[in-house]
Amino acid sequence: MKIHTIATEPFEGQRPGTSGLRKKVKVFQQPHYLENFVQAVFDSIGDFQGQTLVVGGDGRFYNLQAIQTILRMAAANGFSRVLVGQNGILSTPAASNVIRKYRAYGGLILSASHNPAGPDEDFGIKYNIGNGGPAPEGVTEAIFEQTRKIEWYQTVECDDLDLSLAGNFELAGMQVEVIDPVADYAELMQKLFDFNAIRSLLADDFSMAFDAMHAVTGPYAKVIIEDILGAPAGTVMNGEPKEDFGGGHPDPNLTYAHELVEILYGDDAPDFGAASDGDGDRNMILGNHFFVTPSDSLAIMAANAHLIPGYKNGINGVARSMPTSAAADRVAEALGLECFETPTGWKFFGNLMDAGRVTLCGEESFGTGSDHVREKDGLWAVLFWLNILAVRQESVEAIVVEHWQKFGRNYYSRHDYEGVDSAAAEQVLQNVRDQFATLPGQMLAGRKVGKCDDFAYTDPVDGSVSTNQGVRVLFDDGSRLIFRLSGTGTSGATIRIYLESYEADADKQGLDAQDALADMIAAANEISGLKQLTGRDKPTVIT
Ligand code: VG1
Ligand code: CO
Repeated sequence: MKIHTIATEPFEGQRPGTSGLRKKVKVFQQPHYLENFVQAVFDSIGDFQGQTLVVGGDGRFYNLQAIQTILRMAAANGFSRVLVGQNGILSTPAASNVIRKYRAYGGLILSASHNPAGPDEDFGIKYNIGNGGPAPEGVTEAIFEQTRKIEWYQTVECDDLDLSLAGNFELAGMQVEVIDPVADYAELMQKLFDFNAIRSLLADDFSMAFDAMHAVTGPYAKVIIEDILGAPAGTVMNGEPKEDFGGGHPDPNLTYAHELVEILYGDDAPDFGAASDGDGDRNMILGNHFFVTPSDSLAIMAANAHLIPGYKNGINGVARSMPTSAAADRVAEALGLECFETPTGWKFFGNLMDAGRVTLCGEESFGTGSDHVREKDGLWAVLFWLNILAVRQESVEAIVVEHWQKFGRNYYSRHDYEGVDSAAAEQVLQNVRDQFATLPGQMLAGRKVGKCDDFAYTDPVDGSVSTNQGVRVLFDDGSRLIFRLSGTGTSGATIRIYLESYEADADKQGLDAQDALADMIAAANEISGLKQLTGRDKPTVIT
């Protein structure tokens, strides 16, 4: 085998964001663009000679071409084996599981998650370390530094490998195992959940719908929910992964998963509905005419974990990203568990899980997961809820309302302003920062402001510090207003405003979140000058 060393020059802007490098497909298609990033990863992750790499993606446009490039570069750089999902498919949580189970050195996951796919849309790549989780900031920064000084990359010349058949193959002296993307994951789920109880639930007059949104979870959901658990054929909607996700936006929220939402809010609505995103790590949970906020979902999972076989001996602790509501904190307190508040992005949970400090983690952005892998996990969350429903034999709504009565309700909403001019978006945050000295002590939205800051986090395990993780206005009564810019978008800026207030009184817990938070929403606009700066009078997405 002859290794080719190809001369190259750095590209601007290859810094990984909240979850890897995400750009338009056209950007990735430039000669050397993907190669530069992959070589920068290989140059930054230590000694992997003779080790195993895991490769797979969400099946979006450019997935298969990118995998062929990566296989050649892995062979040239000295990996002895690559495990790759059949047809290039591995959901993000399934990839995390494969890395852990087969003790791989790490993995490359090809996805831009919920961002649209197709020749004119988005592509992405991220590196996961040997624990199965996204590379921590120290590693992603090292990769970025390497992309700025790269001069060459290594590859081999050989034919593309046919990834449509599972089995063992050889590519330029390197072993390539094309694996069933679903089997290992389905086996893990059966260890964690009471499949017999869920099977009985689904055999009763309980009904459900799962929307895979033409993205990667289709094959996983069909095998697990329909074949193994016996739900009727057709329970999984939009179950064929497509290169362009059917032209949709596979973000499981009330705006983009409207097909499912209409079913759950229609006549003859089923008892339970769920959706997942492009790469299978997000989930949305719905009951009959009822929406469960992801923040509440995390809290309810923590409060009910003892009902689930995989967690029946107790959980270690709970972690949530800073903008996620504090609902889980109240459960942790009641159970005497440690509770952590981390910056946005799953990479911040890895150390806490590895150290045995937390079992359950969640983000307000439809992400929940546990230490069974090191990524958030959409189908896992769906099975967790089905297992709770099977044990408790109550409706989704009844379970949530009972939870509020016991722990109080954290009214919560996120308003996203997508595709905003970047300078205007920065200024919106800066306007709030400029009032850090004057806001405390003032009344805003009928509440007294306690403190304002730019959120910073010191990792309790390795002491690493992450700054500028969100602009916060914290009120004395526990309410919060948070402003952040997205780190996953590919054009312009996205402003996220997170709104939260706490209501202990059960008689006042029945409001619509937008009504309950109306004065907070007005206050957010007032102190940030968002309308004037962006020219927008309403958010693109309200969750
Ligand atoms: C968003 C979410 C964040 C999530 C990230 C990756 O990031 O807010 O909670 O971890 O997406 O999720 P940002 O920087 O755009 O707010 V996924 O499903 O894209 O891997
Ligand atoms: Co995702």
